[in-house]
Amino acid sequence: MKNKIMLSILSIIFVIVTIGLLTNSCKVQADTKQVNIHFQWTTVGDDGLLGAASVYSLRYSMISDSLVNNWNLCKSITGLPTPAAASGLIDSVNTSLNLNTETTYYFAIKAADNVNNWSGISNIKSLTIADDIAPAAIIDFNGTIR
Ligand SMILES: [Ca+2]
Repeated sequence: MKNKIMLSILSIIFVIVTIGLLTNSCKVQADTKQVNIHFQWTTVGDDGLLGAASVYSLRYSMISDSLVNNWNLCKSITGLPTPAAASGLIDSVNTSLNLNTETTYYFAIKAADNVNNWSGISNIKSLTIADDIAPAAIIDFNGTIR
């Protein structure tokens, strides 16, 4: 009985730690700079390159492997367009994100057809957010002889 209770407690701790690690692997702290990003890609079809896809999922992470291994836990970008009416056309989206400066973020996109068959992950695009905002100028600089 004691062993069963101990095993249950250990199982619960394992699950909590695992969920924590998975969640952290895609964690994005978004708080330092509003960044406008234009994404663009060539559309794919409903079946491979035939027809038109139905929906996109565009996600990002500070860890590129997270996009490959934990896609559903990575942050999602909303406001994506409905895929163009045929493959081979260009789709795009402008988005505004609050991101940490001096940090590299990784972005990727997937497409699904009308019965929720999801494509593989696209190539991964990395963007490093520069800190290009200088301190404000000091406006009360003074000197006195003492
Ligand atoms: Ca299909």
